[in-house]
Amino acid sequence: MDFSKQKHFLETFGYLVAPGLLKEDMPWIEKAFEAALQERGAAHDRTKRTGYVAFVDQSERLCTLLDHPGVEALLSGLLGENFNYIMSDGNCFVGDTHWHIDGAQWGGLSFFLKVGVYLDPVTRDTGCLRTIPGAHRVDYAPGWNNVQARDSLFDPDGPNPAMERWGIDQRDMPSVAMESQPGDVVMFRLNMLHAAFGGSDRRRMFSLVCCPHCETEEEVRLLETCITKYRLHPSYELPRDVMRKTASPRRMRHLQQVLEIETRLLAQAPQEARAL
Ligand SMILES: O=C(O)CCC(=O)C(=O)O
Repeated sequence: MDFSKQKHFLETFGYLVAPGLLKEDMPWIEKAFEAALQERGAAHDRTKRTGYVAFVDQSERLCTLLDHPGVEALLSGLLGENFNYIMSDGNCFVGDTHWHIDGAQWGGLSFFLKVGVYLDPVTRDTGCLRTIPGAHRVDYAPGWNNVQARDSLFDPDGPNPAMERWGIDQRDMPSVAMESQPGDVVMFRLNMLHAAFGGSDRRRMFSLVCCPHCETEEEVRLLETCITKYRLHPSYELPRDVMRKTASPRRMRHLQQVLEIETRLLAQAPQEARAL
């Protein structure tokens, strides 16, 4: 299938929804999701987010999402045939998630794609992801600093900055609602401002972070930063091997570069790498 239009849309606006891509698979995905939560000993008390990194990586069944023909074809179309899988998380969210950027402190985030699946129907006012189209194009609009915009939108201890600045509530920020049904896949560049409002107290979602195969020195540096911040964090250590140990040669194509870089970083400076 030709994904060039979707790729263009993603490049232009920074997000994309693939409706129904995993619809047939939701029964086993839901089972595997709940099993993985249990394995982690999750005791979600519905007052605050429960979240785990390396979530997909710990479950042999969930790891097969990378082998899913529809997922692989879509990600190959968007990121290139040898795209990299980097990391995953699994969550039960509670209520609102304020505007933020994932990993805002490091640059080049438009290189990375978050691929998310909500296990429950979510709409504009019941906790679907919202995002501001084009907010990833820091290169395009001089003066547009999406990290600054994030900071202007969320100050956990202060008054509501959106109200102070524009006289509106956070949930009234101009944005697109990426409404989704179970089986839809929602994607956005990591440096997109995103938020969710009005969600339930057990809003289940997991995500994979991927990027193109790195060719230039700059791309390799970006991937090194991402690996150092996430994969080399001690919380990622335990379960990540399931992904590699159960990988077919085809899946390995999406793991190889990340594993090579990770091995090199650990060999170079294991303590420093893990301390980050
Ligand atoms: O669903 C939510 O509440 C927010 C999800 C989110 O911020 C994320 O996955 O990065």
